[in-house]
Amino acid sequence: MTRVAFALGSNVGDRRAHLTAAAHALCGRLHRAAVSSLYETEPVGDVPQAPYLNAVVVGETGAGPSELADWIRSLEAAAGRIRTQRWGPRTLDVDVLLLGARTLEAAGLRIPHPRFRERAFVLEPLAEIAADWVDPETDLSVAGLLERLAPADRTEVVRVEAPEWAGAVPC
Ligand code: PH2
Ligand code: MG
Ligand code: MG
Repeated sequence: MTRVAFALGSNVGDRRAHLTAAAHALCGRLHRAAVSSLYETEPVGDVPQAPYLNAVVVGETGAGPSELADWIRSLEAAAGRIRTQRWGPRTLDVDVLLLGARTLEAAGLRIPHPRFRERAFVLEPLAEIAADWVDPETDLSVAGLLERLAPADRTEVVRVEAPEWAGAVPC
């Protein structure tokens, strides 16, 4: 069993419903799963778009990269995601952030996620449920990565609902 962290994001349609469905499905597949609070976040990147809801799910799994990539594809397809523009608006984005202490590139995934260290919308929810996890590329903990972010980058993330947001999620 290896610990895995997924980032969830949505800024199109019923954002909360998209995240709830994805968290529910992931929690059903993982052992000892936990879900973060839900965060309202300003869009990051050059594409002007609506604010996101973001959250993180952590758990343990025996699945490898290609199986994780399959989970992601099916969850995003179930949310009706259409790939138009890179970093553009989306009904649901699911990314693997960390897989134990592994570093790999396989099945279209790069793990650790190449940009997670700069993203408050990922680090804030991840720190809530897995602050001690050490990033194998920098040897910094998630809490340490979050502390290193500029204050201006941290304020764009606002917790909007406690962990119970998912209601029926069996995490
Ligand atoms: N995802 C992106 C680009 N920008 N901004 C926020 N706030 N949240 C996201 O999930 C997000 C983003 C591409 O994956
Ligand atoms: Mg993404
Ligand atoms: Mg993605």
